[in-house]
Amino acid sequence: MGLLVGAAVMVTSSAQAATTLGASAAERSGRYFGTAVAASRLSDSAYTTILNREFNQVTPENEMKIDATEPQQGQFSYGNADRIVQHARSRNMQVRGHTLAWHSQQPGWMQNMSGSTLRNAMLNHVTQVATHFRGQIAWWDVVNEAFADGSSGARRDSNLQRTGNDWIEAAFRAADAADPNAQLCYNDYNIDNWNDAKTQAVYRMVQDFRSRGVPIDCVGLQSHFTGGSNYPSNYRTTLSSFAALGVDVHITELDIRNAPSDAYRNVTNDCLAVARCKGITVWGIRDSDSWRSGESPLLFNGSGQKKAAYDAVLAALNNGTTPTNPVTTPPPTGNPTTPPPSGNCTATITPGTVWGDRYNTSVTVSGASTWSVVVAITAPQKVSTTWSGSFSWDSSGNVMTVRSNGSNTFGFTTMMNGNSSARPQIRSCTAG
Ligand code: 9MR
Repeated sequence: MGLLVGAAVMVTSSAQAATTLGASAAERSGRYFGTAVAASRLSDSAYTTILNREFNQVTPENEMKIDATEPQQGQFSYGNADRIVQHARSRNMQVRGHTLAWHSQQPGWMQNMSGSTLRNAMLNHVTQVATHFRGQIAWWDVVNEAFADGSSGARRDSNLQRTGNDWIEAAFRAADAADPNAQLCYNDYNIDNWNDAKTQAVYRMVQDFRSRGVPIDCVGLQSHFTGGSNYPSNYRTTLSSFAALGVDVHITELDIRNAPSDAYRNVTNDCLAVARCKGITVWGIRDSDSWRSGESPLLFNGSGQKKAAYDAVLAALNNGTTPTNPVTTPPPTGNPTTPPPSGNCTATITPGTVWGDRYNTSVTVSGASTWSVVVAITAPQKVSTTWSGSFSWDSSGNVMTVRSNGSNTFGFTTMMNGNSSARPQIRSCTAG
């Protein structure tokens, strides 16, 4: 692979630099650069001009929250969220769903609930909303802000937490059942500094979920460096530490007090340095769109002009390289037509959790850092969820090829569909 990687890097570095955030993120490193979007601003042409030009991912700022989507129990309201999804998808922008389960912005009827009534109402909400948007949402913030600030490392007290400590994993399982192809994220703020108790507590939860087969695919670091929070120098360590658990990481709500170019550049470079950091979303377009407009924390001023931080981010993105092919060794010097080295590696199956209707499998690859593994599934069993690799299927849908994307372990959930005994077979493991 070394030669191909070297060639690809030479092509990208000599290609013309992209001139917008989304294009540079996508073309240089296969990432996205997105923004929070408010439905009420879609009629503002100064706003949509920047949105459509610069960004290739959107997160509805408030329109998918519980109070917006289920204002009365059992009565769902999707108009504003649908408008944003439609605006985004018709322009090939990916959508992050925000958020299915949260202690805040609950409608009045939910605030007054407790116990199993609340648990069931929450699970029904997750199921209904994820089903409504099934297939349209790339990543869901399934659960938002469930940990306490400060040094306790405890869960945040809330009516949802008081339904039982397993409410988070219950929400993830409900989301997985409703929208099996979406990537499911846990999202929080103040989990940027690796030394913070809150960061460590979220890390341990994700580690626990991964070890028990709870369907979590990603962690969202909101990264609001506003109010009293600052960009921490160990931010890259935090990103790479979460990634090492086999989950993707996303910077989901970035804003920085007074928008210093250095901090914006550092955040961008930290994401680019971690293969599993899939992209950056800023929490609004212009300073005047920000929830903290008094801090002028965004990349465009109130008149829609690019600020210095914009130029810093764009330049950093244009220096990015494709994360699936990190260049860790110099390209080989020999005959440039020599094919990339390829050879065998070893793929080992570890059975995971088994439920009544489905089971998890993880596969660990040794002997190569980049590889492709072919796995056969016995019909009528079918893979419903995947993580930590790039998956493709043959026309039968029963043979999948998994390419490495930064982790040496990948996993998947298989629906039994009536055959509870068959298990996946490794057909081959090829290095390179
Ligand atoms: O930006 C959002 C603002 O318009 C809302 O009034 C506020 C209400 O809670 O939520 C803001 O977005 C929050 C996001 O949903 C979760 N992380 C913190 C964000 C800033 O408060």
